[in-house]
Amino acid sequence: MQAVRLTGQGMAKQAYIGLGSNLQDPENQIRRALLTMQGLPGVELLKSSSLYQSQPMGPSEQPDFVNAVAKVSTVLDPTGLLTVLQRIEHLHQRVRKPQRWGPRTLDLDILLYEDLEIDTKRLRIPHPGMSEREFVLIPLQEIEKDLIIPGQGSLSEMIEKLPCYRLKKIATPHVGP
Ligand code: A4P
Ligand code: MG
Repeated sequence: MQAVRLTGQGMAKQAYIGLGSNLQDPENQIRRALLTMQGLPGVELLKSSSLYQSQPMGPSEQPDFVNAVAKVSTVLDPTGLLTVLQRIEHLHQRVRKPQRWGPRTLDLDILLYEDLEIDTKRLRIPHPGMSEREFVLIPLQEIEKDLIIPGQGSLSEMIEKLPCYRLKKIATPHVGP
């Protein structure tokens, strides 16, 4: 496994993580993942959104999703952060299948990392597609009202452009905004 790299000492950076689950008690998967993130060396969980339920984007023969967004402060660089998030997915018995957008116990995506724009084979930030995903934008706005998404514009304008909201808030935040 790739080594976790640290940014310069004392240089904590802010990042936003999207959490999603639609298998094996999704609400519990999200709560456990948030608890794990709280205990990660090099990562501080600053805020987390309410939990939201929505119909699957992509193949419809799968259970509804539960989603949330978390804000963290971290001394890990973006690839280091991705590595630890993938370890958490692995702890949640995430099995990667070839089907695109298929069901999963836990998906942890880096949505934003400071104002960086990254486009490498392993990592794309801002997370591609986030601008059309209400299950990302609405919980993100709940914890950060006035965000500018690098290369894309203001979060509230993106939300205004969404065709409609079909999200249902199902639980309050784990770490309050
Ligand atoms: N990767 C690149 N950029 C990133 C990033 N910013 N954060 C790479 C995390 N990973 C990133 O990811 C595949 C590879 O993407 C990783 O190895 C990493 O190097 P994955 O988690 O194995 O695959 P995935 O999540 O199935 O792929 P994909 O296309 O990213 O799926 P999405 O876009 O996350 O969509 N419907 C609802 N309602 N709610 C959902 O949460 N989620 C999905 C999955 C489909 N439908 C949904 C939801
Ligand atoms: Mg993913």
